[in-house]
Amino acid sequence: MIRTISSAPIAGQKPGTSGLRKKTSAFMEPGYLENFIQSIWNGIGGVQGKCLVVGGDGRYFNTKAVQIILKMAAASGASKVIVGQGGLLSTPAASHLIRLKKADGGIILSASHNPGGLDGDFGVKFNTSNGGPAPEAVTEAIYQASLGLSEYLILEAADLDLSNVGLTRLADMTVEVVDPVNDYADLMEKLFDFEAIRTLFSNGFTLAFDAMHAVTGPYAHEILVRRLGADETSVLNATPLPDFGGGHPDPNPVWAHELMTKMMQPDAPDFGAASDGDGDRNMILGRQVYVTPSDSLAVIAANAHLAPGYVKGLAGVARSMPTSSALDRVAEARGLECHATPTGWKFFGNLLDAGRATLCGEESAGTGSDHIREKDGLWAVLMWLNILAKRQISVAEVMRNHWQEFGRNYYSRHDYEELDATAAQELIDELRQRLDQMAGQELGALTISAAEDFSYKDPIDGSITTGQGIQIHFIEGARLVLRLSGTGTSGATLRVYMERFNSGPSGLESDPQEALAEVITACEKLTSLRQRFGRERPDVIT
Ligand code: VG1
Ligand code: CO
Repeated sequence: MIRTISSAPIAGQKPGTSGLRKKTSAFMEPGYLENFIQSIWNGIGGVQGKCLVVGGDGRYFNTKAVQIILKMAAASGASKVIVGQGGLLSTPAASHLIRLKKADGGIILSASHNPGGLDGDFGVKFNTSNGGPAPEAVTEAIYQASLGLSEYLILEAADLDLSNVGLTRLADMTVEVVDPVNDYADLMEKLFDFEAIRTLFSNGFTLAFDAMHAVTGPYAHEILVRRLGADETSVLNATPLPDFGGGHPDPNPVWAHELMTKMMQPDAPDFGAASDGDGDRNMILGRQVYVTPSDSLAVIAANAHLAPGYVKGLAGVARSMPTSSALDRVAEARGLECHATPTGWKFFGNLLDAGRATLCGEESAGTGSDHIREKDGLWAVLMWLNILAKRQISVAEVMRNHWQEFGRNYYSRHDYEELDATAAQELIDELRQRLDQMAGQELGALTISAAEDFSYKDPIDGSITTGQGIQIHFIEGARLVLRLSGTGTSGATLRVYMERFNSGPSGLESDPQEALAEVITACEKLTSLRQRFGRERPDVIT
C-alpha cells in the first residue's frame, strides 16, 4: 500500500561538491532521508516509469537507506531499480551500470572519504542518465524542491532480501539485484592489457592495495587477485565494514599511514595503492615513492596510449583548477586541448560527453576517463600497472623520467579543518575584496602577477559558475589557491593549494614542502592564517 506522509521542508538539504553529506545521526532522523529522496524525485520531474540504479559504499545505514529508497521509488511509480547485491556499489561501478543498463539515473549512498558509523557521516549523491554526478542546475532544482516539500510517498511493504542476485518485485516495480563487481571488472578488462599485467605479476612484481575497509575490497580481490594473479595477500583491509574499521577512508599519506609506512621500507612491494570509501579516488605509491595525484594525472596523460583502451590517444584533458598544471605541460607538449574546471567531478561531465576530454583529474586523487562519468580509483591503479608492465621500469624511474621531460610542478595542499565557519568565510570575502589591488604586491620573495576569484564558463552548455576559489599567480612561476571545502559536515575546512614549477634539469628531487617554502610564506603574509585561526600548522598536508 502506498502511503502519503505529510512532511515539512528541512533546512540545509543543499548538495555540496559531491551530494548531500550530513552526520549519520541526522540522516537517520525520521523523515530526513525520505524528504531528500522525495526532493530528488520532485526536482527531476518525477520517477514515473523510470529505471534507476541504487547502491552504496556499505557504511552504517547503507542497508536501511537502500530499503527506504526502493520503497519510495516503487511508491512514485518507478518501473525498475537495479541494485547492487547487499546494497553495495562503488561509485564508479554505479556510474558504469547506469550507462550499461541505459538507466535514467542513480542514487549512490556515500559520504566518500568522510568517516562512517553512527558517529560518522552519511551521504546521498544523485547521478544523471550519462552516469555522472548531477550538474549544478539539477542539484539546485533538487534543493529548491526540498524547500517546498509538503509530503513524501512510500510503499508499506516488508524489506526485500538483497542477498541474492536475480529479479524480484516490489509492488509494480521490478527490482534487479546484480553482482556489484562483474560488469565493472569486465569493463576494466576491455580497457587495459590484462595479459601484460598478468605477466608482470608472474615475474614476481609485488603489490599492496589498501581497500581501507571500504567498498573496493571485493573489486580489488576480483580484479587484482582473481583476474590478474596478484598474490592473495596483496589486498589489505579488504572487507567492507560499516565504520571502515574506525578509520578515515581517505587515500592520502596521512590517513592511509599503514600502507604509507609499508611502502617507505627498503623492502617494500614494487607498487602500492589505496582507494577511498566509495572507490572513486586513489593513491599511487612506488617503493619509497609517493606520487602526488597531480603528477599521477600528468603521467597518465603522457602514457595512456600504452593501454589498449587509449591507443588512439586522448581527445583532450581536463583538471580541476586547484590541481597542478603538470597536466598542462603534457597537454602542451602533445598538442592536446586542456581545460581547467571548478572542483568536483560534475564539471567534467559535459566535456566527456562532448568528446572534448578523454582524461580528467583532481588534485584530491580523483582520476578517470570517458569510460564512465565518475572518477575511478581502481581504473587509475590498473592504468599505472599497465604503464609499468609496458615500460618495465619502476615507479621512481617513471617519475624521474617524467620530470626530466616536462619539468616538475612541486605541489602540496594544506587543510585547516573544523574552523569557525563564519571566520573562514570572512577570510575568503576579504581576499575577494583585495583582489584588484594584488597585482604587483610583494609577499616575501614572491611577487603577485595576477589574482582572481575563479569562475568557469562551461564551453558546452555555456553555464557560468562563480566564486570557485581565490587563485593567485606569482611571476616566479608559483601559484596559490584558497577555497572552502564543500564536503565537510562540521565547521569549515579551508584548503590551501600551493604549486611551484621547476623546469630542471637540476633541482628536481627536492622535498615538496621545502621547494614550496616561499609560497607557504607568501600565503601566511597574505592571510595571517595562523594568527587569525590560532593554528600552528595545517591539520592535513598532502
Ligand atoms: C573534495 C575534493 C574534490 C572532490 C570531492 C568529492 O571536495 O577536494 O576534488 O571532487 O571531495 O570527492 P571539497 O569540496 O571538500 O574540496 V569524493 O571521493 O568525496 O566523492
Ligand atoms: Co569518493
